Amino acid sequence: MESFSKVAILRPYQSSTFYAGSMTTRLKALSNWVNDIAELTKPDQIHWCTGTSEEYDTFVQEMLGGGDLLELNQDNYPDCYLHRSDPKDVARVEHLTYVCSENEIDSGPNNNWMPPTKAKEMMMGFFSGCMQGRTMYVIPYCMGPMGSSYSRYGVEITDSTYVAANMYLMTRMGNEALSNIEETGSFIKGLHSIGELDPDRRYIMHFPEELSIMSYGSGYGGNALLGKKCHALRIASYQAQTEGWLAEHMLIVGIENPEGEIHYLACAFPSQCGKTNLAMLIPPESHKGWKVWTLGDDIAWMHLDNEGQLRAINPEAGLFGVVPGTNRKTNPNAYDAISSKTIFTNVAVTADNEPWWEDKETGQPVTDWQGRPYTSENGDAAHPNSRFTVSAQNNPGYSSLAEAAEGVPITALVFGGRRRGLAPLVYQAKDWAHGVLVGASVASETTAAATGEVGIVRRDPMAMKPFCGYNFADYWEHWLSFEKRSEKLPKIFHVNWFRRDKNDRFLWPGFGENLRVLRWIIDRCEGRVEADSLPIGFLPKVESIDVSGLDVSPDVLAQLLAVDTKEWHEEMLQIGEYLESYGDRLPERLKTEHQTILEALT
Ligand code: GTP
Ligand code: SPV
Ligand code: MN
Repeated sequence: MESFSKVAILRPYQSSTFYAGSMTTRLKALSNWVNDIAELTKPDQIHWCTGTSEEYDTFVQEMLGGGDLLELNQDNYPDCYLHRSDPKDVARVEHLTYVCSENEIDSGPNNNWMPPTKAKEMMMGFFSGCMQGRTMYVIPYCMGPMGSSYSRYGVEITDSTYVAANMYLMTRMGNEALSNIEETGSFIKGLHSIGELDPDRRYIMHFPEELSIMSYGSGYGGNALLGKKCHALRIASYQAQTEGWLAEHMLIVGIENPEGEIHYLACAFPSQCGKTNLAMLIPPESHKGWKVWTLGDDIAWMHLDNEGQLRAINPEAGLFGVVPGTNRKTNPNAYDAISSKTIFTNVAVTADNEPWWEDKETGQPVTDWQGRPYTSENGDAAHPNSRFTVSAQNNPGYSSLAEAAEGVPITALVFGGRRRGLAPLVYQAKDWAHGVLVGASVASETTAAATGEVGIVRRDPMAMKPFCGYNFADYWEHWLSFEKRSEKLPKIFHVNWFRRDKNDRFLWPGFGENLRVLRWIIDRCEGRVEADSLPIGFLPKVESIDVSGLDVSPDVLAQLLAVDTKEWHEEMLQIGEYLESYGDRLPERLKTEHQTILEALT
């Protein structure tokens, strides 16, 4: 393999004059920005990413040499590597993530805010000289199918080889993206440095009006792979509002019945609440002839086409998934996908140097995620937010339509949360505006995907609490506005896979068996099944959920579908208070929807 330092696109840093001479793009706006950042951060060299697999190999070799990656058992896990992050840098940091709109009210009560000038000044201080002794990577990337009019471009500048390697797996990055950026002249500017990985010098800053991002002090996924949550959700949600489309924290999945009819669903669940698993579902034994296609597992960009049909593309090209809980039974496609060409972050290791995690159901950990000898007193062997990064192409169920420029037509939108009580297995909103209220009312138990306490129920509207790049009140208004723009909008549903019995056990088997609930959803959209009309929405009749061959008794199914009017009344009062916290900007329509349901429950 060619040694890293000989790669032709490396440019030793000397002076600003040198940068001008070594320009690797004809787009002035880009070369000026790269030069300015190099002047500020003073890297030893600059590497313009080309996006070839040979280049990815050089990243891997570089990291193996420097100890940033460890080789896993190459016989059983070919091209699989382990990255151990700093133990204080293992998740998104919501309290350090800001949306710096010009006016505070535009970022909304849902975001942290700082005046943009102050935020930039502080960040420039952090970035000053921070890349000395390091390589600065310039990563041109495309979010969405290359060349699709729905796709958007970005350039991330980073001093982390791990980030560059992850961006190769997660986005369409390199020369083709660069050519398109030069063609269109437009791209999101993302500046990232791992800095000193000091939690006290760590901020993730967004400037939606300038279409730029600055992230300092973290190397973790959502904080550092700027194409993902920072660009494809926070900045894109803002762009989507101004341009009339939706950027959502949703998986996209295709469900094919034995007759060959395919329906596409887009589902928003909060972090660590089952998107990747649902997107990669394998039909259970009882469902011969059914097929499930993965389009995306985390983010959906959705547009109305000329016929008023909502269509979705997945802006990403890879999976950055939760490792614990993945096994041959729960998610066979993911289990398969991560047995080769995968970067594992913060998993444990077995005596055979294989990756190990909780509920893997094979092997034993000898070394924990921090590299310490594992003993059960240490707690978890793999970090609860340990992740795999793998190309979407590795998923045996990846849909060829994921590359389709026009995206796929969406039949149903599904919201969901992790609720041990209250929320039934599934219900349907009565119409679009009610569905927007259902989405705005989502609450879920917090998980290890973000730092902070786990298991606390919080409001997470549309699963976008950490990701909406502007005021939620305006965001709901934007959602409501679709009602007037199309007569064939998708139907809206809510699901809860996580309801528990009094012994704290999950009532519903979940995973592949969730297909049974998706079937009801599709049948409702096709007008093939009756439902009961309750104040909170349409509920399945007990006999309409097919539980044949499942260990779910009629009594358990009744518990799963139960709606306690008193509890729901209390919930609606709390939702009302939450909505009121958005003040004057809260859409009138949402208030009326809420009032109607509250009254029906009284
Ligand atoms: P992010 O990548 O953080 O956005 O998470 P995600 O929404 O993609 O969640 P994921 O599919 O990775 O699942 C998170 C956790 O929930 C894993 O530990 C899964 O094993 C578990 N899980 C997923 N689906 C189900 C389900 O249907 N039932 C139960 N009980 N657990 C589930
Ligand atoms: C999430 O937390 O929702 C994730 C992982 O998908 S991250 O990319 O870190 O945001
Ligand atoms: Mn996510």
